Amino acid sequence: SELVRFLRQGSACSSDQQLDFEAFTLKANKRKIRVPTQLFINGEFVDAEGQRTLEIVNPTNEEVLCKVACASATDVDKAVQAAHSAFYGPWKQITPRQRGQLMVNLADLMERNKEELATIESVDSGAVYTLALKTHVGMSIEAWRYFAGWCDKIQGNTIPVNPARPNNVLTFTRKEPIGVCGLITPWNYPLMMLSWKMAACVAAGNTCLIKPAQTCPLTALKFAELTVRAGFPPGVINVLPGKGSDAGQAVADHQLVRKLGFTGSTPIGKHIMKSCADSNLKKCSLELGGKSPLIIFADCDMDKAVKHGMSSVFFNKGENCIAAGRLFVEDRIHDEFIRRVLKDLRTMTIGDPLDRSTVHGPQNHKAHLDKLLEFCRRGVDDGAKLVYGGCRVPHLKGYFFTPTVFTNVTDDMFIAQEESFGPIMIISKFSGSDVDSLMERANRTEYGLASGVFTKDIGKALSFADRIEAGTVFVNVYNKTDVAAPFGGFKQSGYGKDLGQEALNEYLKTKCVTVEY
Ligand code: TAP
Repeated sequence: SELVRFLRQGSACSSDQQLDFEAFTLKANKRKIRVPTQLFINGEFVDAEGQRTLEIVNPTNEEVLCKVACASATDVDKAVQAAHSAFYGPWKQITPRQRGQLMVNLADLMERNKEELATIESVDSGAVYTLALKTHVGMSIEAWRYFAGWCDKIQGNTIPVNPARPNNVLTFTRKEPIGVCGLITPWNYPLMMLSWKMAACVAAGNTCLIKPAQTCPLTALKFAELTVRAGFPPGVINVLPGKGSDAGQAVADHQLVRKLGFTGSTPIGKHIMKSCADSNLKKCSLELGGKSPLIIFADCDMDKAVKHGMSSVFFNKGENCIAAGRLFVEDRIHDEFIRRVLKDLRTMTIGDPLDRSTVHGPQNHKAHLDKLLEFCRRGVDDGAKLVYGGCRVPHLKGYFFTPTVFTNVTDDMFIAQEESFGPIMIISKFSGSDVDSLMERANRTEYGLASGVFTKDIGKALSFADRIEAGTVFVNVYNKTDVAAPFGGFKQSGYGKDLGQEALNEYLKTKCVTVEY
């Protein structure tokens, strides 16, 4: 009852009141869904400074869906001030268990609205609806539930230090929230990237503002509406669609933001890290690009290797940070593996992502599609063999790109080294008698996000896990992530983890207290 009293006082709108916002009505999937189109600052939907807007394009038909407010640096400052006041005001009064309850309320609301959220995600980002429901939205809900459970389990230690005799001494640590956190996310899993970061951040007791990717901010705005209905006090969560170069940059530069959680490309990650250092030395965690190797030994279960090898590349139309950027297939099964991949590709259903039979939807936006076409041109120019795709899907409007396979790829080629972030399978051969040189080739990249191996020999698999320089290793499976398992890269794929207990620590600071008695 204390919680209910607080929430009635503290929240901008209880669940039975009408929340006021300008909205766009999305008519899709036999539904009519109201999606807010303004910035969400201090518990209210408001216009951006100077009524600036972003055009949101539906990647399935290339038509403008709606316009949403586009935040400026001034808008970012307003959101930071709100988050700052909330952190030192109402949010501090909430107990960890109450915090966890709010997060559970939010997860319940997301669950109740999951078809709406998945429909928005599908239309806005081109994600296939069935996948959006299970992964984009399903794993988001799980993240909120998982981290809700941590709220009242964040503990310090007592530490046996040397006392100055005859006195005694007690030293203990406290894990404290950092303060206002800025979150900046990419466009491949809009709601899931938001949830992975924000659930850990909020569970740790911080307040935050998020700048989602400019191409697809609609689920983030629908999510903002749900946070009000769940009872979050104003200012704890702020959502500001906008451009990276101004709103995103303003978050990284802000003096009152004490932590920045970033997921995106390696070049922007490096730039952001400099801004974090120059502004106020804010802590940052960076989940960046990848070029993950997947090794398929001849002694694998071939059915499994083909199935997971396909999804390691084509899952979420290749817009998957842990996508296998390079497949190394043992020479003895190389031709058979390709034959089976091509057979499956020829029957892959490409089309409207809302159609339940569709497996492969449009790429997220036009610039990305153009980048993929250029990537394939480089592959062909360098002498790789294009055995499937490499072009737009003929006769389909929208940013549809044909799933693609390159073989005869050598280590020095551009396509062997650079991330495509699209549905492009890059296959190279290796000899099973020289595992040392295979490992050297697999590690010859500045990225270190994920990796995978298919073999029935447990010794080979564990030796691969020992030697590969990557934050995630999959054995006889791929893309098997879980909200309880830490996720993040090595080398230039960044540092700091999302998910699992380790993610909480990214949003906590340790205070050490020493008492002499
Ligand atoms: P980026 O271009 O790096 O953009 C990521 C986010 O940063 C966007 O919200 C972007 O805003 C913003 N941004 C751009 N310039 C900024 C600046 N100067 N200051 C602050 N923010 C700025 O990446 P992307 O193209 O959206 O995403 C693809 C990349 O993300 C790939 O490399 C992929 O591997 C990586 N990724 C990694 C992971 C993990 S977990 N490691 C997960 C998903 C994606 P705009 O929307 O305006 O560009």
